[in-house]
Amino acid sequence: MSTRPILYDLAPSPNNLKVRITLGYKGIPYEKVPVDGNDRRPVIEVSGQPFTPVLVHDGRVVFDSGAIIRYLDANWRDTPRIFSTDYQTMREIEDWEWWARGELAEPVLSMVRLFFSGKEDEDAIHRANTQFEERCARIERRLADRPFLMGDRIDATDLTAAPFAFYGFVTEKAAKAWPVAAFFAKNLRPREEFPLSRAWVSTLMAYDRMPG
Ligand SMILES: N[C@@H](CCC(=O)N[C@@H](CS)C(=O)NCC(=O)O)C(=O)O
Repeated sequence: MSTRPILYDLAPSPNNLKVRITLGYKGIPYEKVPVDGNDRRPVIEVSGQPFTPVLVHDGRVVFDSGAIIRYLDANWRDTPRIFSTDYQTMREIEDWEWWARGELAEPVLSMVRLFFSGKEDEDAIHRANTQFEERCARIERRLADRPFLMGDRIDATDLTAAPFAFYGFVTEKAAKAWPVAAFFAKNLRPREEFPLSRAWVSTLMAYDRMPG
């Protein structure tokens, strides 16, 4: 593949994290264009819509994190595959992907909205904590007999779910770097330890270290 991809990136966002750890896991060097959440003009100019992440490659533009990780897997075939040639496995991968983007994302995105609203809402925080615990318990059960969600290697299910789960186990480094992460460190605090999920999240987040 010819040129290095360019990633328009909103650093703390779980959808952007998903693409960065996918690029890291596949060992694909890339250029990063940091996006200021208060000025979407560069994103709209390059992609015709306001959401990040956006990937630009060889004159083509891809947006939506799910579409971007599919583009990377289809076009960098000599890197570790994250989707499958097997029909049934692909069904299962997509089922987990949609669960992560729906059920697991819900408490995280409700807390993001609360953070940007600047309001105090104890009920909303309590609800998000309860939801997160319920949904992280599913991941903990799943990891009881395997290192990753679909078995012994990382795939699109881990790369999609871990960035959302990360916000229940925010690191000090992230809390220092991102005000929204500091808000999570203070307010989204699962009562259970979830040791397997915590270790799995840090394994996946370790791939977020390869800016261009
Ligand atoms: N379905 C899209 C959703 C993208 C999305 O919601 N991006 C957020 C960051 S997580 C965004 O750019 N939000 C606009 C903002 O926060 O101003 C994807 O998966 O990429």
